[in-house]
Amino acid sequence: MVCGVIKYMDDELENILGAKSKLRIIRAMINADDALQSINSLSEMAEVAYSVAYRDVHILKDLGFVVDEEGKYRVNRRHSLYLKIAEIFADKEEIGGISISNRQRKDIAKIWAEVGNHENAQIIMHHNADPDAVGSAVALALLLKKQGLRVTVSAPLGISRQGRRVLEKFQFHVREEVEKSPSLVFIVDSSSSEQIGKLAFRTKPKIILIDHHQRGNLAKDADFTFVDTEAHSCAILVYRMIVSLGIPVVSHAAPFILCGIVADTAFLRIACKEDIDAVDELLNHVELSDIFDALSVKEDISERIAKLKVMRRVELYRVRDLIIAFSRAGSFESRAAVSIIRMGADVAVVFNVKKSEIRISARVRKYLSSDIDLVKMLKNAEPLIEGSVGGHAGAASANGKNPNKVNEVRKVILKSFEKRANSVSKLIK
Ligand SMILES: [Mn+2]
Repeated sequence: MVCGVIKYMDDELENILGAKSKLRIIRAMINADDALQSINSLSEMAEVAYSVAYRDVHILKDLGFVVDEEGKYRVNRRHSLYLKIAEIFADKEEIGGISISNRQRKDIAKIWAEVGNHENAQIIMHHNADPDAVGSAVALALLLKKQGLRVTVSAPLGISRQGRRVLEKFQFHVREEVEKSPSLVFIVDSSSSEQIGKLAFRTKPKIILIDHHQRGNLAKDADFTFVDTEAHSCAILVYRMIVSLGIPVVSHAAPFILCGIVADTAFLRIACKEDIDAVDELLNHVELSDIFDALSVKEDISERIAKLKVMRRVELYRVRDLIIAFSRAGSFESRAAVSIIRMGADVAVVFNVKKSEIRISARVRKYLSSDIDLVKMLKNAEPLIEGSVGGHAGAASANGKNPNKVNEVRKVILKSFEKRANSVSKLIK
């Protein structure tokens, strides 16, 4: 057994290195994945005294291996030694080429046990649903249908052109309306309630969240979660579920999972081994060229005009060697932010200011995304826009109710770069 080997290595390490408590704390933290833990829960998980856990966690924090957020702690997965250390301590098992941590297997088992209590399920995806949202939702629907559930898949706030094309090509019907009183609701590929809109259920359903974004309010409100912020796509999480449950992939689900993986890995450019292994397996059911074909949508004229207008309104700042661009868009703000980065900016922030609403989309150049965390940066603007932030370190967005503080938001963002670079921003004219 793999676990036995790791256990043995652990004992060896403990014997050589001494500090047993610290090794146990490290193991507990790594196996908690990125979920925040209190000192109390860590001391229980690691089976060490509270005072010892407190000391060790703080030593690890000083070393940068642990980060703290509001008095709770998680391992710093960006630490340069994280992968090496996780390799030793993570309790995981290989199934079908996919390695799934024990904690995730527990999450999946809990979700599956809950599914057994229901006869129907409602799956919901985020606004302007992209191929990953669509692919995850449909693959999940097919899995649940196979279990005998009646399933409705809904996109209450619309589907993107690419998403629609995936549905057309691989034939699945998604509704706009959401069921009034489902007993079980799955939310996929979303982290905050703004992304899915107000849901008015007649009776309170059980809510299950499957997502790969930084945890937002949906993770707090859900009854069950399967969240991995390191996963490149939500579709790979659905695939992990299927593999972990030992259910053969329905061939009809394969193209949907593939569309999610391929789209969210920028056509496999940022794919990891797990993504490639999944693609390899899923290609037993569909041609890769069909996936690429489903995902390549010609930009429509309104999008191209919107993006070009955004270019005209760009305002540039420089902090040391970083070029930070701000602009405004009436639509397509995230696509516009991507275009600004392609043009040469290091950071792009595009505001979509409406009468009583504001949306902010931010992107950072790929090689800087391990250094600059846009979610953290935009968090400072949350009180100003009276809203919330979601997304990833390298691609984040925020939605809020107050559209009147754009200048203040820009100042707050520039401040965070000034702090980091120890220099003052200059407007480039
Ligand atoms: Mn996604």
